[in-house]
Amino acid sequence: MTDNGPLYLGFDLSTQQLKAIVIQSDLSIVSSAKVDFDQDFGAKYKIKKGVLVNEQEGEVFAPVALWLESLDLVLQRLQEQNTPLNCIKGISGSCQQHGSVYWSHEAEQLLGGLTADKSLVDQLAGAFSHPFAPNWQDHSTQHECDKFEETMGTAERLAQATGSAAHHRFTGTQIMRLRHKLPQMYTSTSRISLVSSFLASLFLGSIAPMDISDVCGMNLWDIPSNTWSSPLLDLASGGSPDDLRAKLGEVRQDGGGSMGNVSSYFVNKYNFSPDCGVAPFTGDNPATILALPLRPLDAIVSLGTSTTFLMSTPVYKPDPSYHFFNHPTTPGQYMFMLCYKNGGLAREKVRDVLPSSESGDVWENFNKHALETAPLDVRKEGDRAKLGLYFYLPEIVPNIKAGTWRYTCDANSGEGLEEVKEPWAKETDARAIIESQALSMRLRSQKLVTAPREGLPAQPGRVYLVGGGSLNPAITRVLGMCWGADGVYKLDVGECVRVGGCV
Ligand code: XUL
Repeated sequence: MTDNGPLYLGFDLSTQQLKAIVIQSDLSIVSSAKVDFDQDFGAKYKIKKGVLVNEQEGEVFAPVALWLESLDLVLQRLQEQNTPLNCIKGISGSCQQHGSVYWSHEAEQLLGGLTADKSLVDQLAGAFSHPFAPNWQDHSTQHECDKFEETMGTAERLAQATGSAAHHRFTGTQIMRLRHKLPQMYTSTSRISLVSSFLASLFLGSIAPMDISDVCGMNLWDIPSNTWSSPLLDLASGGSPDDLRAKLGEVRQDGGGSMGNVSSYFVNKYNFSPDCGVAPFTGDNPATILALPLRPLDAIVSLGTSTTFLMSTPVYKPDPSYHFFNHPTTPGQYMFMLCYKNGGLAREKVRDVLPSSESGDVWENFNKHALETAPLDVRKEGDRAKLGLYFYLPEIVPNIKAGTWRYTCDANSGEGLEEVKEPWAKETDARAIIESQALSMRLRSQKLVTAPREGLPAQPGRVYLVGGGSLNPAITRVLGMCWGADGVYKLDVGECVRVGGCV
């Protein structure tokens, strides 16, 4: 199974699953295991697709205890496969971005005193001031977003400082809202972690610093000055910026190296070597960027629960309609990102209203119509072009309420846009949703890419597809047609993010 060389363990703590992968230095996979939150713990935690929802307030959140139980379970599953956990030299991970975990004043002591005879969830019951972590799909913070932009003057100025305009899911606005809603909880919070630094903390046995890339998903980190933004800390903390700065802690500047050795809990319980190091954990999107040495103009598109479009670039060109993050490992390099909530789940909604096929393949009908429908459903001269927008959840870019909209326009000139009140045939939506998702990515990334020749709109270079949706040939074909890129490649690393987490 292994060449007896060192092994590396990478985690992916995403919205719906916790996955673990063990690789060798040549990136070959030794073993892997996963916990599916709904399948393994759905009944116990009453979650759906990994989260709980409070529709009335737009809150979306996950129980922290669920993640603790999942970590023990995924390690147990690796052990059951006889994975030589004692040969693991380093651990790292990639985690859903923006979520925050609130530690109590007892946290450090409890983390440092874990014993192998009990579970994480039992021993850390008193380590949190809040049982839930807000999730990136949360959209409860419009008021706080307005305040963030007001504090900096404009959305442009906020983006210039923090890499992004204000976003519902960004951690600073979430912290500000929770401080208002649960003042007692905020006071009894000693430290706040991102999901990535939370998972790293469990392995370290003490609270880990946030990493230099994931910290840019908070609207609190001033990227050009490389420090917490004082006016934004002041706003989010209600006038006690030093207290919030202490809760957030120092940010680790070095994306590589070891932050310390794995805690004795993992040594005694799972037979890890006491010399095994814990490297910084980061967000799932920065980790995806690490999975591939991207060339200028190349993009990675991750077709997961969310859809993200990622590029690596040395130019810091922030704009309110997209995100800039520090590159996770290379100082002076940045990650450009577009993020859509209505990615995979929205395509599933369109799929689910189509009749199911006899073969049992849930995508068969959707794929058939996506491929058989003509581009923009223009079959003959004179047909009007069809364009649809499918935002079943309130969208991030554009910041718009939930809804579906359908339009037609003149197919040759693009003029005469008209909203269609009566939905067209549901079969047409299969192609229209992929087209509109692809065109949005092409349009919004155009400042960073170039036009292949005069008169044509800008397009990315090569596009590498990863994530669950990349396994669907109809989706990838239609996306490719709309991007007009130099080539669209499916990355044959189903494990892309976790490999990114390992390296
Ligand atoms: C990125 C974002 C999502 C999550 C998904 O800004 O919100 O891609 O990271 O896990």
